[in-house]
Amino acid sequence: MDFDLTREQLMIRDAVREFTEREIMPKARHVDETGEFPTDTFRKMGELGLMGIPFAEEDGGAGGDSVSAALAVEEVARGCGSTALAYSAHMGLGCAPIAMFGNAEHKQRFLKPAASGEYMGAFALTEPHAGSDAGSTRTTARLEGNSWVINGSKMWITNAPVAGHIIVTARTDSDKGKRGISAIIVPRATPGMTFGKHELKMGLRGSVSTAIALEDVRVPRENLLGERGAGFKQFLQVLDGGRIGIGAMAIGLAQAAYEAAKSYAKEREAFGKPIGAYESVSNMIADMAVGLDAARLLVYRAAWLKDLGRPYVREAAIAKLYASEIGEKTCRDAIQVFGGYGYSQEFPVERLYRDQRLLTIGEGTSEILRVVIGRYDLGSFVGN
Ligand code: COS
Repeated sequence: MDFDLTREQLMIRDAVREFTEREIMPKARHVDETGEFPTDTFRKMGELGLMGIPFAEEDGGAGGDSVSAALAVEEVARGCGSTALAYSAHMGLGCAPIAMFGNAEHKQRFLKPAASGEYMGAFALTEPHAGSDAGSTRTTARLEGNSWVINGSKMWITNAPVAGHIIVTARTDSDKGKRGISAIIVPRATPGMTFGKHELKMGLRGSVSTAIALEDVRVPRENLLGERGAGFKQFLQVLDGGRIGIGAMAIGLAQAAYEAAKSYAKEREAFGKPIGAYESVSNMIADMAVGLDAARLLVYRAAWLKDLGRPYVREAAIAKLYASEIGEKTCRDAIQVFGGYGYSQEFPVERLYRDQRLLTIGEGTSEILRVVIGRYDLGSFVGN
């Protein structure tokens, strides 16, 4: 057994850590307060080759692995949750489906510019009436000559208005249930595709998540990703990978909360000594450390299994479930350590808590993840 990261993984982690501390952390408060999408940050990340870490070099990526991608998301999240969500969704949802199911032309036309950082990618799955029950998609795509004509609406689509392409799931065969859903690549500025307002959210305010309206959106027949009707299984596989990214994000936010709480516990005095000298506080710090350690091991294990090409559906669900729930508790306890100051915007822990709150919801709620794990362990589930 080997718990060490490889030389390449360490290099990527350290490069992202250095970039985050220099470029991302100083802007995090501004991004949260204004809701401004950090375009400039992503341009620089593209120049450093960080926008397509796990994809092949010929497809515009860095030829790295899933562990490296998770490390990168974790480091970015330690600096800014909004930036990390946009980044994780770009790689895990906007690019990964093309790497997994696209043909050579899709990779050349769409994966290459996205993975090399020319533009962001997005994945439009969720609808106003279809979140956890994503198989009940109502958006339709019909073939007219050599074009798909797409109609419907999507909701909560991360990166939508800033994306160069959006992978849209739609019902291509109305009578085939889950086997009648397909994924189609829609390029930026395709007529008929419009975006809703930048949603006002509790946290992650600089990550743009909007609704999308699709009215007779026409794209070439060749933009179908993989087999017609394979969309449902495709997106479950995509979400399995995405869950590793969200788990990594949870660790990064929790790490930032833990570091802030630790230094405050050493500095702040009450009744004549630093508050960290009281067991009630040092126990909270110790529990944060335990949770972080366990979450890290689970997230890295899921990414490692993915890299080895071994099954990881259950392990990705366990990692995301545990990391997001313990991450939320860690951020909550960090506010407790700070007391009244923790509740104020003067210190970053209240932002970390608000940002962390999404992570038990997006890319599979805790409840759905328990369904996945339960089905798996009770023997009624077949995944990758
Ligand atoms: N990978 C590959 N195939 C999978 C899979 C996975 N992870 N999970 C299920 N499948 C397959 C099943 O084996 C089944 O195949 P067959 O039809 O050949 O037997 C098929 O997909 C349908 O599976 P199932 O009937 O179990 O689907 P359900 O509708 O009951 O849903 C869950 C299963 C709950 C796991 C799924 O709907 C889910 O993950 N929902 C959450 C969606 C989500 O995360 N939304 C947030 C999006 S944020 S971008």
